[in-house]
Amino acid sequence: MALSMRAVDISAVKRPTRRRRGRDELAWWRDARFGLFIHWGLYAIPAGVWRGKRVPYIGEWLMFREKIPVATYAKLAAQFHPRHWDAAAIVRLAREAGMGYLVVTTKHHDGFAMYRSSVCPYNVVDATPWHHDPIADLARECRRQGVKLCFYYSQDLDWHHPDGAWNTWDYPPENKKPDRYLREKVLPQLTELLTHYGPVGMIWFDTPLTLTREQSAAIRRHVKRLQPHCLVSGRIGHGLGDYSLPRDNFLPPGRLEGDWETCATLNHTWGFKKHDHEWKSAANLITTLIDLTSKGSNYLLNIGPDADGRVPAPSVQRLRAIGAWLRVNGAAIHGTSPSPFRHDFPWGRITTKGRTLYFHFFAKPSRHFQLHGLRSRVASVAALARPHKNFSFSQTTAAGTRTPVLTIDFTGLRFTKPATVVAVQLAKATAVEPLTLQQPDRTLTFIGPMARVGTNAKKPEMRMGGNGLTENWRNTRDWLEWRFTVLHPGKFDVTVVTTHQHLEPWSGGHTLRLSSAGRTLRRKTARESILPGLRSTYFPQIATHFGQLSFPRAGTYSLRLQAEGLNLAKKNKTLFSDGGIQFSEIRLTPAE
Ligand code: JFZ
Repeated sequence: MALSMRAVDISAVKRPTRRRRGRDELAWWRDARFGLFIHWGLYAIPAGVWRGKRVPYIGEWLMFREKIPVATYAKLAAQFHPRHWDAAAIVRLAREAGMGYLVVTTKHHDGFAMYRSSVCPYNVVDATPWHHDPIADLARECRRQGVKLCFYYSQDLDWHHPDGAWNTWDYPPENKKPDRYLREKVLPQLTELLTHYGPVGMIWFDTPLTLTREQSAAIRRHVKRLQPHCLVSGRIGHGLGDYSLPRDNFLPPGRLEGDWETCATLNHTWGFKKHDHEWKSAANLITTLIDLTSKGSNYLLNIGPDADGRVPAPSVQRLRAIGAWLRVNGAAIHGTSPSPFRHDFPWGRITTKGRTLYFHFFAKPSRHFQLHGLRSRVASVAALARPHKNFSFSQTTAAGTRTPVLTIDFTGLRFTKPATVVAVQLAKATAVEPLTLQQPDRTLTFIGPMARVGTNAKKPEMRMGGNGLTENWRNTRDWLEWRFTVLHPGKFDVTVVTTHQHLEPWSGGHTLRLSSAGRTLRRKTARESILPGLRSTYFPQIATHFGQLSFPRAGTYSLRLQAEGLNLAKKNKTLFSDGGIQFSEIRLTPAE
């Protein structure tokens, strides 16, 4: 993709603006926690195949990947006549899956409007034999079934309009006038979408790659003028969104601050591809929903109907399975707040609602379960699915440290895959230890969001991204430092984990120095192994073993990580990454 390649901060964190008095516009969205994304358009016809050749990458990018001339691609419209389109069934699928909102593509990068648009004849009503407006159907059904209607709109990339971004095979870039594209197409079409379909919950903008801050601000003003309560997603760019988004399919290493949403695919494409059968398991999807909710992020899960409007059966099955789990455990997801702990746990995750902590176990907990660091007094412990089944517990303090230890006797707990929820009622407000703590399984995990960023220079250049990964770590002066508590002294194997987006190069070969407990370990980061787990699917967790550290006694220590030698290859710089060290975490596991 050799177009203007300035690294774009796609997860631009919304600059905290003072909360306007009156209603919190994000309340419905936060409570929902879980939404349906729908990518549907002309790209469902070729379905990832062009001229008999399977085209790699996400299906809705086929026109760009094959540099298909507008005149050729537009002919697909004459073939678009979906006989199995059923808006009521799709909205019911979302509602029964436990999703509170639905985001549908009204215009994607190919520039084709999937609604009745008098601004441009290149739309589903005027340009296809179907002559039908599916967005009107969805608007009616969302109102009838109580699901919030939201629209995806590609405000920057448009491969059909001469002034839209990124079609340079039909239209020379030097002739493009982005302001004309905004004036002639974007703003008028947003007017149609925000005046023809009733209340719209949110406009989900995308890939803010070329528009200026002024242009993004004008689009935001236009939306809020037409519908003041309509939210604007973070990918409007320049920090002007009402909430933030990391990269696609990204799972953060720890709790996020502020409002976030991760959008994700059920297989490896957004738009329908007939040869992509790599469907994630229902267990993977439920675990991901729990993981994101525990970190304060919404989960926007995608379906890509085929050219006939049918939702692929594997998608329906998986959404139904998630719905079944939420019918039992929904109280531990909907309307919850993130975990009081910034890090996650080897055994599962925690979500919060008032003075109730929901422990989501990914495996049957030992009868003698322990949690370190909960300062609040516990009033009761019971299974969410069987609230009358109480479990006995005790709260003590670990020897040699003032670390509180909660011990629960889970005799009789019925564990149901993929996750079983236990409600821990607190007597008072939630309070936890802020430091990184050794876990009952004796491991320690150091994540970026819990580190202090420091430097030997005046001001650090490295920063901790809102998504929990380091950004601009491209020097040897800056460092990360943690304070942590060891409860069970001993010797530990040390692993440093870095990452990258799976389709992009890994920035490795950097010599890092790790110091703690009077010992210094030095290693060049190498692709020794990829850690298993959900995160590695799209952001491989690259592990480098650094040797061993010993902690002779229980107590509080500090650990520092700093670069000593860098391997900053230009090729590692991409559209979405600055090519620097992308630190994920440090793991200490008891040495055999
Ligand atoms: C964008 C679109 O290009 C894509 O077609 C789909 O609609 C998706 C939801 O969003 O794709 C992106 C956007 C951001 C990144 C990668 C793909 N990113 O930040 O790496």
